[in-house]
Amino acid sequence: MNIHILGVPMDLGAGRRGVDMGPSAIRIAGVAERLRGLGHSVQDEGDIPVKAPEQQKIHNEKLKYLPEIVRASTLLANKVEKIVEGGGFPLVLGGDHSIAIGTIAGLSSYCQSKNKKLGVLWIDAHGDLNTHETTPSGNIHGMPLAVSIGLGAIELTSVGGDFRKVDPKNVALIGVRELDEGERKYIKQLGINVFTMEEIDRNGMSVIMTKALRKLHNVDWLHVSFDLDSVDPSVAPGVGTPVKGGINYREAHLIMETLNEYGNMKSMEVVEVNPILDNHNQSAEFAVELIQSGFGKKIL
Ligand SMILES: [Mn+2]
Repeated sequence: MNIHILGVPMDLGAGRRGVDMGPSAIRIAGVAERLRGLGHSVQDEGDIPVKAPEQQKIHNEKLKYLPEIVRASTLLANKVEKIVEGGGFPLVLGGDHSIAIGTIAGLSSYCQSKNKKLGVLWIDAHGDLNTHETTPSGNIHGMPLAVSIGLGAIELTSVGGDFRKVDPKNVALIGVRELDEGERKYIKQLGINVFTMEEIDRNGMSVIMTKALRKLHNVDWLHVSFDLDSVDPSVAPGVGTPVKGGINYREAHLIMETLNEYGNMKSMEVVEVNPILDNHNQSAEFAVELIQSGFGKKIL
């Protein structure tokens, strides 16, 4: 595969500082070398420039740092679209999860022009389905999935073009264990496929992955948006918003191994690595291990 790494040092969407250092931490953990070791061609495209919070003011408490997030997301969308037009596999490194707004906008523009159906596998402790009307915090990293299915502030939903980026029926969420009231309502109303931690506990990850991919079987382009906070903090403590009771070490690898075997994944982002909360880069190193499994590393 022809992998293009793209960093987005963004923490404006998060309530806590530090995930802007995620792309560096993942690079330092050796992502490019390890992917080359699996036989892939890897090109690092560097970082999308993002302004620091110190350079800005918050104008809207329900949409914190909106103008800069819109600006950076638009740049990211353009860059991602160019990568896929050239036949590359975009591997986007966050940054907080708000960057998915740009990644998915870029993929969706491409898919629309080629008449392809986009699907998204969203692996996360949270729903990321808030809007400016439902958000308890005003942090935009709690909104990217809502935005991608066309809900929320017009400034965000129109990044990359004023159209719905992905049909909610072509979205599956895995690892969810913390939802806000407004998010529960959207999930019920829109029929989004959600596989909670409870269902993973009851059925096992293998069954859940099979179910999730079956829901997405008719998409032409599968994007994987992997929030490292889906993993239990005992395995990955260095994440933006740790929530206990997450997926374990092997379950996380099994997600990636299944995706590799399934063979339909055409783009991936890994977000919310927070080196400030980490122990000796353990979480970024785990993220790189997972990326390796997604790109074909096998036990045997
Ligand atoms: Mn998230």
